[in-house]
Amino acid sequence: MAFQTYRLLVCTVTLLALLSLFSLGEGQYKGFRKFNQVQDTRKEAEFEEQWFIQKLDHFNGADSRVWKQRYFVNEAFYRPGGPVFLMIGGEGPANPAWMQHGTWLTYAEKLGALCLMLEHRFYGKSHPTADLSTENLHFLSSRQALADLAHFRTVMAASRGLTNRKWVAFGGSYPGSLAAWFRLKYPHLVHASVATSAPVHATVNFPEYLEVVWRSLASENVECPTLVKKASDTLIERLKDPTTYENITKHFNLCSPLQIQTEMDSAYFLETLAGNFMDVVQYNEDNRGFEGVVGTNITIKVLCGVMSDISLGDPYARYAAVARLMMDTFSLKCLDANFNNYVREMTNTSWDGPAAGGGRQWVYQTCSEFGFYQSTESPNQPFTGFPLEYQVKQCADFYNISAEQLAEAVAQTNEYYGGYDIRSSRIVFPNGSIDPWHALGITQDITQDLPAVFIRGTAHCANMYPARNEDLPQLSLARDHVFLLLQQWLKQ
Ligand SMILES: *[C@@H]1O[C@H](CO)[C@@H](O)[C@H](O)[C@H]1NC(C)=O
Ligand SMILES: *[C@@H]1O[C@H](CO)[C@@H](O)[C@H](O)[C@H]1NC(C)=O
Ligand SMILES: *[C@@H]1O[C@H](CO)[C@@H](O)[C@H](O)[C@H]1NC(C)=O
Ligand SMILES: *[C@@H]1O[C@H](CO)[C@@H](O)[C@H](O)[C@H]1NC(C)=O
Ligand SMILES: CC(=O)N[C@H]1CO[C@H](CO)[C@@H](O)[C@@H]1O
Repeated sequence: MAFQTYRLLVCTVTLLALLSLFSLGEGQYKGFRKFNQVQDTRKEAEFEEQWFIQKLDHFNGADSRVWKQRYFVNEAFYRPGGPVFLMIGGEGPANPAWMQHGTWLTYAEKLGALCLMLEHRFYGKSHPTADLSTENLHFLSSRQALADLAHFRTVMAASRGLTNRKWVAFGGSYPGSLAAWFRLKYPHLVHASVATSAPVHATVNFPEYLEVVWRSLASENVECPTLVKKASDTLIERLKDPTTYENITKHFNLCSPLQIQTEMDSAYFLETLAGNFMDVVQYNEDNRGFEGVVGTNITIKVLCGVMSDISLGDPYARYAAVARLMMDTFSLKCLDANFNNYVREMTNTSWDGPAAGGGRQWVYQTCSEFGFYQSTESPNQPFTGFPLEYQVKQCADFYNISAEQLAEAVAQTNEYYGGYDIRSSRIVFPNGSIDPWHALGITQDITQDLPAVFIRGTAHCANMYPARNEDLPQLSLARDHVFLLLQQWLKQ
């Protein structure tokens, strides 16, 4: 069972945690870090999946190839004359749980909205091509995805008599960016957007991510990130001495004896271990339980508790204890930290392949559009050993995309969408202070019509999950704030 090291931006309909709901069999999503153990099928099939005939290439009128894109409908709240809410799918299967739960439905109920959710091309069951060859992945891009949304919006509106209704786009994380860009590029089709935790600025190097991880751990316990750093430094020292590998293999419960032949091998191992902390920080104490996610009780508090527990030995031993805790939580027998296995999985182009759950597709999008590499280049963060070159080289290894091509692609993404300098109206950008992604988001009002909603103390996409009694008051306020904006905008 290999862990993935890329960090998805999921939170909305795409939660990797639900991959098992749709997986074609054991192992399909094994590339996904630990959430793949979910066995929850409660929500399955409650909302019937439907299919939309979509164009393969929106930017070539001479190409008439089509494919079937999956979508879901919830008409329960619709009142004639009401708006249409469109939840945008992202880099994983569209999860029908969102048709029953989530803040957007609370808004829909109050506003009498029809609710639709469209799965993103190349994820889940929306397969535009026969396989995931690099050549076929050329049809995977945010621009094609936005054009899918535009075509879907246009055809659905015509067939259901909704052309004069006001359409509102919702999304969190990468789909949050899509929600903002949908309004930006197709203002005649979408009246307003809620772009939660949206990284609108593309960047090859994203060292700020791990800086936020430091601060988020420190906000629990000032010693915590220092202890993590000590542990990570000790591990780096030991990796210099191959006689320690047998012990390291045991401590971290590796599936096969540790072998470090290249920098890529050690970087992969170190990034995999750091990932335990990155994931927990990104999703700290959120309410994804409704989606059937396991491990939501592993919080920053829990990890820092282990890191401070002197009965477990030195910081290195506690770091190993964190790794084992994560394996136990997600029922992994051992940790596969072998880079060659990872390459083999990521280059498998079959829809039944081990990275077809989204890993191969999403990393392609980072290599061809966004970058977002969470490198250890900053001194103000706890980890060592996975530099930018390691992540950039994966683009060459997996898709034959060079460092120069990557840099150019990322620059072009910002040129096309405007990055932080997005010019539009009626888009709200909620951001959570402990979510590492807020560093690439809109965190201050751009104009009165492009407001940010800052939520102190919450993680990725918190405002989208169903409300709970224990929610922070500022989280409830943020939800209300977004509602008031929608109410106001729908009158315009
Ligand atoms: C491996 O661990 C054992 C006991 O935990 C210790 O005695 C030994 O010195 C370690 N070996 C190396 C090479 O560090
Ligand atoms: C988290 O919850 C699971 C199942 O509910 C439980 O087995 C586990 O001990 C809990 N872990 C922690 C650290 O609280
Ligand atoms: C890709 O994955 C599938 C499903 O696991 C497997 O049957 C196939 O052999 C793999 N292909 C390659 C080239 O490894
Ligand atoms: C990789 O890309 C280079 C330049 O873009 C090209 O010349 C080369 O043929 C490609 N290699 C493969 C294996 O596709
Ligand atoms: C952490 C962060 O950058 N938060 C910002 C989110 O948005 C608000 C505006 O509502 C800013 O004041 C915060 O600085």
